Amino acid sequence: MNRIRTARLTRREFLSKSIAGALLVSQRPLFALGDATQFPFEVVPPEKSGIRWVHSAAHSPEKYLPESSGPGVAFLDYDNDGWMDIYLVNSGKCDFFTPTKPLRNALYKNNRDGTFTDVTEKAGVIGGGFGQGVAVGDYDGDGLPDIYVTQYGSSILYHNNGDGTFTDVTAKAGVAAPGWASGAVWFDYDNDGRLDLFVARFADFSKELNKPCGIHEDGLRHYCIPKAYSPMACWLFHNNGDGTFTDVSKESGIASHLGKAWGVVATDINNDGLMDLFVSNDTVPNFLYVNHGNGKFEEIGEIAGIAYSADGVARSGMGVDSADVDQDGFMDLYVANINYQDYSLYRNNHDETFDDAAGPEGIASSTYLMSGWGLKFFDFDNDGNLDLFQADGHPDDLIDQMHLQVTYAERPMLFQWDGKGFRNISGQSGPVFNQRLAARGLAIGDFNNDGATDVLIGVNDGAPVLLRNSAGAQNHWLGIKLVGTKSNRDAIGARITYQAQDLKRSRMKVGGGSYLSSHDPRIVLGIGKREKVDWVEIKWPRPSGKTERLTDLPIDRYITVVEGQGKWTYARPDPSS
Ligand SMILES: [Ca+2]
Ligand SMILES: [Ca+2]
Ligand SMILES: [Ca+2]
Ligand SMILES: [Ca+2]
Repeated sequence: MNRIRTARLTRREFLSKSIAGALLVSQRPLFALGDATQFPFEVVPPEKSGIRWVHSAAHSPEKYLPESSGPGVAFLDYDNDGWMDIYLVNSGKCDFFTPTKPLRNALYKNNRDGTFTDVTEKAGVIGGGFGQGVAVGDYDGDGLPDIYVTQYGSSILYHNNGDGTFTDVTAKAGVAAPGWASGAVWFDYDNDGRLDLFVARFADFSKELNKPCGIHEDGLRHYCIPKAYSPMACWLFHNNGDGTFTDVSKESGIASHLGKAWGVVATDINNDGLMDLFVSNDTVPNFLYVNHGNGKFEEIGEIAGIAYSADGVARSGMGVDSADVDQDGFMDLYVANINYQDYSLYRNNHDETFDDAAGPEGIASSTYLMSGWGLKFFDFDNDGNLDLFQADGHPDDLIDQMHLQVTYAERPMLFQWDGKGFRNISGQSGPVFNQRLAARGLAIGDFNNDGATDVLIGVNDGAPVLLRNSAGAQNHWLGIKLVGTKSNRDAIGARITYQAQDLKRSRMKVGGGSYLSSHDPRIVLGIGKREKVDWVEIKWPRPSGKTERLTDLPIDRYITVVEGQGKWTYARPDPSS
């Protein structure tokens, strides 16, 4: 969050630096072309969705940094009825903040008709500290998704009881992670079939450590850039299989590296069947933890070429994701940074190194002025190619008064893969992409089960924004829920390959990705106008590592595939009924 540099940049400097910015501006008149119904995403307003909850950032004159970083959001099916429910994280009481009115997180049950009902109190998932993010995973393999809420202070693990209620099991589980927890991800690093938990940690911070970082040219106190605070180590918790976890941060090598971590995605960068971690850091180099399979991770970010910008400068890494965007069989990486830093699309060179392809791919020129948080690769139009949706917003709520071009609230962006690179199609994609938001978390999920993946955006000190996708259902698709039996129940790390006539594609089910947020666990395979999926192959994660091939598949439906059964069934309960 390089606000001082931002603030000091003059208009002349800006103009000389920003050919890219000019291009961006020149695209803007393309907005509002065409008929509203043909746009791919449409806002579902609170009066339609019933989602009335609003995030409170607790913005104060003292400018405590955690006020600027939340909130995360999640799609999850907490009651297993086949319909995605929603979880939203709020601020709350901590050493620097005492709410004047009660604040709580929110769990919204999907009513299957486009509306949601607030069931938070009954479910017992109100939170209770200064919340940041959420990571959903079925850590005990009982078929019910559990919720981990990261907080500034101390985090919470809610175990899903299966009757609409949850129990706070943080103390028994041993995953409180005291400090400033930001992103978190469930993944099985040791391939024992149980989901372990990585928790990213931001800087060393407390009310006492809050620094006055000087008054800016506008005479006001702004949020400090994170350079003012000391880096800290992230946490790794090993799942013991009995409801408890062991803190293995030190022996795994995770804690040997100090950072200021925001985003995390669990992926496999070298195809060895061991899940690696890509972690974004703010003002210090990003991490790439390669999993060596003996319980140890090696941090190779610098050698891999993902730690710094092209000029060797540590940037402000925030949102991250991983996918095989160019379908060469190796997982690529993405990180969003702050304005003037460009975002990076790191294409995998197949040798544990990456090249930043953001420039040629059109990403860098579109993101030069932006600050990016929640983002996700997914195939929004179900043509078989992964696209990219990202939510943006500058962390400094006073930036508008000091800056000609950079604003606090920013437009979300949509990039479409055209076979060679990402094309910014935000300008042609409707009013959603002209709406400025102080966006932070972003989750993807198909809340109305039409096969078109929808988007939920968390807004700092505002109402969440639910976007319905109307593009995906215009093509054919097959949705798959994977259920691991030997491998981890959520099948994190599974690879799905599918063929539909001339179209062959491969997807990995990564752990996490985006920023402070958690996604619909189902994978939607787009096939464009083709009317048949010839086969789907699933390579399950270890310990089984088995490959199963399925044929005679339906289209435009969700199916369930249970590891080891060699067959598929219609998703039950049938979400389309
Ligand atoms: Ca549900
Ligand atoms: Ca569970
Ligand atoms: Ca494990
Ligand atoms: Ca949908």
